[in-house]
Amino acid sequence: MKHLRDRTAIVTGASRGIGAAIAQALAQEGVHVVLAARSADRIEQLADDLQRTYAVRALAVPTDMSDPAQVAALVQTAERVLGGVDILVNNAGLGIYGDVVTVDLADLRYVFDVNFFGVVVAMQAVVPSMRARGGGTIVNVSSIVGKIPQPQGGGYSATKYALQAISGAARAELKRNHIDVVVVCPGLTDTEFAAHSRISVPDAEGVTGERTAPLPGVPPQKVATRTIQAIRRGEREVYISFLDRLIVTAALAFPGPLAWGLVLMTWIRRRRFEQMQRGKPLVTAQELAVPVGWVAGGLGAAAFLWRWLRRRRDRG
Ligand code: NJP
Repeated sequence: MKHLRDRTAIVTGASRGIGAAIAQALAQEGVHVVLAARSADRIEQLADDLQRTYAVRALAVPTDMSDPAQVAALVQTAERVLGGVDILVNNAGLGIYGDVVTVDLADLRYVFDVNFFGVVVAMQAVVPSMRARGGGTIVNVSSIVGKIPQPQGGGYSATKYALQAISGAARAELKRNHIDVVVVCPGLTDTEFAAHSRISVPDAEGVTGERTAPLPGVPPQKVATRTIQAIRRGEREVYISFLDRLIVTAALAFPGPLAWGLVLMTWIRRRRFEQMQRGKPLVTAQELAVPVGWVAGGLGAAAFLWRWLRRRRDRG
């Protein structure tokens, strides 16, 4: 879709983070936008700002993406008010923290309802309108963990693997209708994502979110800029940074080291969680003593050997 001006778009999860950044980037290109999320006040405020700043039509439609009836109503409203939909950005989503064997199934189903079924319902609702207009673009925001399983986030990862699969199939099926399906795979991004993730761990009622991201991520605006570029070019799959692409490519090429890397990641994530839950340190002094002892002993032995070899050489 080369020309974006005066096109129409729905952006889900537009109340903050990546969705808000994509909505703004689209409006900046002259696209009329429908903003969906549960936080009515936030999307109404953003719609006002976008209308005023970019002279586009912007409409806030409070929507819970876990409810198929609300998703269908969102698409109907967008079509009625804007006359049709050219671009659908399925961005709304949330994470879930918990081991596979103890994760609460109701929690897991809810995350699937938002991250996966909400997307499928939105695609089904919007495609007739796109067909009638001669084409369109569907953007599904997935993740690099839709390519590599995430320990203690297996449920979240599964929703993104599923999204990846359904997007690939839809891309092939919708080709003849000139509808592009773009999958965006962000890595760590600076948003409130971690704070809003669901915690599904027995006896951890007090802990409501894996509050902070483990490392700083890229700004959501970077994801938005790359997404706009991908819509224009009709790309299939988009990574945001070279490092994300490298991690995924290396992980898929070397499954053995990946498996060990995931074991290490499991340990680190579990420890971070315990740290948040009970104020336990990431590593205790006792646990550090053994590896530090081995390293110190090894260095001492190497120094001794080095000096002994040098003395022998000097003598001989
Ligand atoms: O997260 P956050 P991001 N119905 O929490 C909405 C993926 N991703 O921007 O309803 C409707 O700031 C929520 O709105 P509200 C991630 O999987 C991220 O980072 O008002 N909307 C808010 O607008 C997700 O698909 C990272 O609470 C619902 C938005 O979703 C996408 O990027 C890494 C909803 C979430 O904003 C955007 O996430 C990665 C519902 N039931 C993939 N539930 C990352 N940040 O590091 C939530 O690989 N929303």
